[in-house]
Amino acid sequence: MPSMVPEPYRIKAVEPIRLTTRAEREAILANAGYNIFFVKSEDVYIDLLTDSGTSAMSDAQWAGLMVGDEAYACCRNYDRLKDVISDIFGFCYFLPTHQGRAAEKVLFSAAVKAGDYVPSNSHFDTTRANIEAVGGHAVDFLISEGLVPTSQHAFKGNMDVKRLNRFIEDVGAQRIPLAMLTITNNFGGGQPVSLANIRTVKEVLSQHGIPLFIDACRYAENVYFIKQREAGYGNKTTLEVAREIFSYADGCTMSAKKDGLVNIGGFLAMNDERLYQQASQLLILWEGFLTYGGLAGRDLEAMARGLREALDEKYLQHRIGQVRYLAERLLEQGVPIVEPPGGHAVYLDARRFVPHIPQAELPGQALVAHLYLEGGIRAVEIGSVAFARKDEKTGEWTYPELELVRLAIPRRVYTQTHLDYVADVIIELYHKRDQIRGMRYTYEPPFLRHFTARFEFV
Ligand code: P71
Repeated sequence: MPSMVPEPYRIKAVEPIRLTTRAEREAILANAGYNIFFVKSEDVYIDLLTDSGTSAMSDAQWAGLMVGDEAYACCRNYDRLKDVISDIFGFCYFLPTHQGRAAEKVLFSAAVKAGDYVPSNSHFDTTRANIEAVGGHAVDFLISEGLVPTSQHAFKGNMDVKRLNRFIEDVGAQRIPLAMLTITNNFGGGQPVSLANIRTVKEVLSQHGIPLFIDACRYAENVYFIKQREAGYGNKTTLEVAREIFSYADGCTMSAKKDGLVNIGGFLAMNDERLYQQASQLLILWEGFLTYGGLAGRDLEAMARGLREALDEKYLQHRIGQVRYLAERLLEQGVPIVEPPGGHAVYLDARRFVPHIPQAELPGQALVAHLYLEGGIRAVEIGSVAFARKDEKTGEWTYPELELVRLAIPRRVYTQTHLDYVADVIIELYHKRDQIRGMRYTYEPPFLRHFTARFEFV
């Protein structure tokens, strides 16, 4: 199979983008305190900051907005969404939310109490923060291969079941109200979880009566990897694989801003009626009535249609192919990335890209700055700026194992020519990597540092 198939769509509306000059970008970035989050969208040429909420909707989704039923209660779009969710995910109950973290907040507030533990393969940061906000502890049991950028393991997002088992025996099942699996694993490179792993995790949890929830935001991409890589699934439809995944779960949280192909939206789903009732109360308090949950009727319709489109095998083949295409172009030139490439992004391995910059001098952030200066490309650091921890007493830093720069590919937005441009810029930068200098903070906020910190070159 060629590494990239043509777009399975044609373009009906266009949005102009503009490449600034090098001198303009130098001024813009300095003005932003070298924090890419403060650069105006219109000053970015290729925006790979996130694949979340940045998808291009289809003509069918845009048409769906016009049949939005904006009644406060029991709008028709709720029913359509309900049918789609029950068809794909199969859970008894669902609650719409405005995005993924709202589903997390409702779930953990209903299910987790202070001192509880929630194990996962790898919690996303909003998930972790929402667990900690109710006094719980979020713990990760990713397989060790998941932390090795060059490991070719087919399912680097898998949970280490032995460690999970030992952990349950150590702390006791009564302190673990639920466990989670993030599919695909965003932090370790967009890596998938195998069906065998999901099944085994479920078996272990069942023995202890612990429910399993899936963080499903990139589940369709995970489905595609299972079809490609796991024996026995190649001939199943994407819908069949999705149904099998969720058959092992007791519920899920969903940010539909990813594999729902919408700009805003999410949901929480579950089988347990009591949990549903508790969650319903919180939903009404924080999001809105049960049939709209912080969204307009039209948003529900766009989500219902987007969820179906994201399971289209031709779409997924192109989508995953795009990510792989960019990865292969970089690998050909020896650019160090997380291998094999994941579903939604290519992750540069900053430790090997700029080995002369110690983690204390923020190599990932330095790369992010240079990608913008060189080519107007916006990426995001997933390394020391996002995750290093400082000991409040000694002032000493602990640095994360992975120092990555994520190039997230928005869905259905950029063409192969855009990706070739991105590859060319990165390859050129790689050839002069010796000139890249480290960075230091000029302003270091107390938490969620990456959003508001400011920097300068060392
Ligand atoms: C991403 C995002 C969006 C994001 C969120 C927070 C800081 C920076 C960027 C969001 C996820 C995610 C997973 C696995 C839940 C959420 C929250 N990812 N789980 O990767 O990746 O969803 O944004 O709809 O609330 O850029 P939400």
